Amino acid sequence: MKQKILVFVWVVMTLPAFTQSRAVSSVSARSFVTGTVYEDLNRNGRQDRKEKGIAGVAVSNGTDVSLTDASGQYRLPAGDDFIAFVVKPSGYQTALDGFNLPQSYYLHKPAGSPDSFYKGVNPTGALPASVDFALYKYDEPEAFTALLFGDTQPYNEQEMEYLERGIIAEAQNIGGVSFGITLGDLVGDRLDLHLPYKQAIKQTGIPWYNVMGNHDMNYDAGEDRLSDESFEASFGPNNYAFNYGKAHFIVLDDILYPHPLTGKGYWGGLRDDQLAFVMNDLSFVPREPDSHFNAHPAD
Ligand SMILES: [Ca+2]
Ligand SMILES: [Ca+2]
Ligand SMILES: [Ca+2]
Repeated sequence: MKQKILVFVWVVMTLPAFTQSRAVSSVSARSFVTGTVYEDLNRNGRQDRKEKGIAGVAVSNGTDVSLTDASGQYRLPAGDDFIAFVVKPSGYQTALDGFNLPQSYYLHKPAGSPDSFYKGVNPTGALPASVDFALYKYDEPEAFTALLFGDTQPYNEQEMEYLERGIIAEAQNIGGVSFGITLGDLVGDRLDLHLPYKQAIKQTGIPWYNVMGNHDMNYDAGEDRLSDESFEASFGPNNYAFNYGKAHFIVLDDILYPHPLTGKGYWGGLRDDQLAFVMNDLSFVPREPDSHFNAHPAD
């Protein structure tokens, strides 16, 4: 049986791919994140006594990927700035937040994001002893319909209203859609519009995934891994994966900012830790897949 793999990246199409080395956070002896992926039968967000762990589910720290053991437990290296997330397996749903966005991650940034023009992540404090992920069983069809938006990119409140009235109002009437994805440039540089964007997208009434574009970046960041702090605060990881039916989706932020050679502007490419994530993630995806790379050209 074939499995499809879809990769959603925000790609600078006109420029060659470029990889940038980055020292992945060093891992001290005690720096591990562990937890359980479990079936949340009563959907209360906690693992109750009769709720069993789910084996063989991929969990990542953004670079490494590990499968849960027979009791649903995983263990991964933990740095001082990472996002743990579960790769949603087929046949299960993750919890959704109030905006219909998957609650499949845990942000670990004890000191919070550095100061920036648009706010990043608040301090998250110490890593919990157990970072658990709830899943609900769900009957997913092999053939399904997903709604893809590209460059929603409102630059102001009025354009946000156009998005709601012109696009989302129409999308609300499309039946039988399993989920949606926006392929980058959720907003047009105004990162304070990420919240109204989420409120608008919520009106579609379906689970929604988001790809980061270059108009979703913190332009005052001095290094690439800090250019996504506001995105992380609003949407969680900008590099992640999930399964639906027989399809495997990979979502990547493929903008290097600042430009790795000139320091001005941005360039299309991936850091080494992102490539490592892709390799690690794919190592658990059955062979002979149909691959789907979803990209967003930068403009
Ligand atoms: Ca429960
Ligand atoms: Ca970051
Ligand atoms: Ca980036």
